[in-house]
Amino acid sequence: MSSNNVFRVVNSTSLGYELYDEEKKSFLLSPNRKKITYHGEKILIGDYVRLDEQGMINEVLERNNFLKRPRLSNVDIALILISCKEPDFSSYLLDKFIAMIQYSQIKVSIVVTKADLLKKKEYEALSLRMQEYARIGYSVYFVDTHDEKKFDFVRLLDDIKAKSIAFVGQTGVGKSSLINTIDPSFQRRVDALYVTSGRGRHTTKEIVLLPFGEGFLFDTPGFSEMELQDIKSEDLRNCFLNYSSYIDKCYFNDCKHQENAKGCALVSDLKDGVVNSDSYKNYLKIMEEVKVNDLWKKKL
Ligand SMILES: Nc1nc2c(ncn2[C@@H]2O[C@H](COP(=O)(O)OP(=O)(O)OP(=O)(O)O)[C@@H](O)[C@H]2O)c(=O)[nH]1
Ligand SMILES: [Mg+2]
Ligand SMILES: [Zn+2]
Repeated sequence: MSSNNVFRVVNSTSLGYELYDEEKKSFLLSPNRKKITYHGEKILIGDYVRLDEQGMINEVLERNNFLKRPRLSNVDIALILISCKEPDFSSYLLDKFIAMIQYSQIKVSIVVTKADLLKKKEYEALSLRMQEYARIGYSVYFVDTHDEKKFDFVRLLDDIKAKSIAFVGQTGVGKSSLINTIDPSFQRRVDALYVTSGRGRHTTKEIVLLPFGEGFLFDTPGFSEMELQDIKSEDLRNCFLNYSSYIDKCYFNDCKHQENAKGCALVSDLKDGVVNSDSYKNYLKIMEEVKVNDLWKKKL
């Protein structure tokens, strides 16, 4: 047993929670007979727990952070995977994922997968677009998930060492493929994108936490559609790219950076080309979507 009796929840099975002992680097199964919760919520993959004498979980330790979708906790970096092709690259989808993760105050990095499918010109154009993300502070990596020698794989591997990394993204972008190339012994199931009614098939069906060196990797099921259910219109500026940095620059400190907002520094930076126009279009589109959540709040 680990000396401080603390284990990490790495999987949830019909027999109970699978736990990992970081000192011994070994796994154990804890039957789940007690109803242990964390502030009324169920245990999450990623939680740290203590066991009683019978080996049952009797305490969930304080969480550093957690995500509602995918449901997991204690993440150092969420890697958002977005493919160049199959499915096609979409900055709108990427910005929406970024908003979702930043809402939970988790650090985001961006992995652009399937770079091998791009022609040289296409690669150059997408690189240029991605430099916009790098300029405002995100780490961006292009990868061919099947080849650790190509593109930015080595830099990525270096940056995720000894941390808890969540692989998040649409179904079929290559989350499990990337994890397998990082360490082939994980043998995560990978499947060709199979499109029926435009939704795709989810190859990874549950969240698992994989011990990797001194850190961990979360493999997660992909999204087929995504709604930002908790974010209200007033929250969006704090979840979207670097838009929160305008808080002191706009005339009104609750400025939502709408097109006609009085004295909006962001809109003026947009005209000067300092703010990317494509990202701003995404912002307005997502803003329209999350307004539904404002109404919902009023009804309660
Ligand atoms: N050409 C190319 N194909 C890739 C790359 N990454 C993944 N694929 C292929 O894309 C398909 C889906 O890969 P997965 O790793 O299963 O995707 P996933 O994100 O784990 O999908 P879900 O588990 O459904 O969320 C497989 O056929 C992979 O071989 C890549 O970098 N280049
Ligand atoms: Mg998968
Ligand atoms: Zn503004």
